[in-house]
Amino acid sequence: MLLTVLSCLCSCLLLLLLSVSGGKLPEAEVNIEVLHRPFLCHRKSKYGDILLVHHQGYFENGTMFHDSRTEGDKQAVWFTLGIREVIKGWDKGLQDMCSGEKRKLTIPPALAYGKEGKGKIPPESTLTFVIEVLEIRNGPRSHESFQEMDLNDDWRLSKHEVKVYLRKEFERHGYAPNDTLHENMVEDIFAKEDENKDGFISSREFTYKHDEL
Ligand SMILES: [Ca+2]
Ligand SMILES: [Ca+2]
Repeated sequence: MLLTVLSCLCSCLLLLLLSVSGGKLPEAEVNIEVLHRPFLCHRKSKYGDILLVHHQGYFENGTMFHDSRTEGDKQAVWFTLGIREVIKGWDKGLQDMCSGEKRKLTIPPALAYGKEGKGKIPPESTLTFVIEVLEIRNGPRSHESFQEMDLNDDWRLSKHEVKVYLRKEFERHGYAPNDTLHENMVEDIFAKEDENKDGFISSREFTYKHDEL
């Protein structure tokens, strides 16, 4: 049980820390229509931010298949932008948004649920979403998170700094620190993130937006 929880926690942490690697996307674009943009915009959403959104989803024929305001717990949902927590079409189509902005995204199947479909979404469905961003917060990939992890302020993360961060995160979630586990996670993280293999994750490597995202 504990192992399951730990491995889940690990994968969650890894998901937070790592960008998702994978094959190249087919050429597919999201059509973005801005329905409302507030006059005041203090910051714009970017890769790694956490967004709070309400959304309605429609099939190509105009039938609504989901409305977060009326279905389930009727709450707006939080997700992290750019880490494939949501469909690729959202990751692509919800960048550079202001808090209070509303967009209509038309998303081809390749950037939504693809050939298989999912639940009530049939295979090969082009989907339209009307999405309103209610709030934008700094996510784990933010500049602020980097600064918090960079203990000696040299603008790069050493293995030690990442390990200290993992240990802190484990403790914050109520788990005992586990040096061996942390070291393995650090090795995994560096294998993927330290692109120039100099033994440090630079701020550019940390915030780098991969092509496929
Ligand atoms: Ca450092
Ligand atoms: Ca590096």
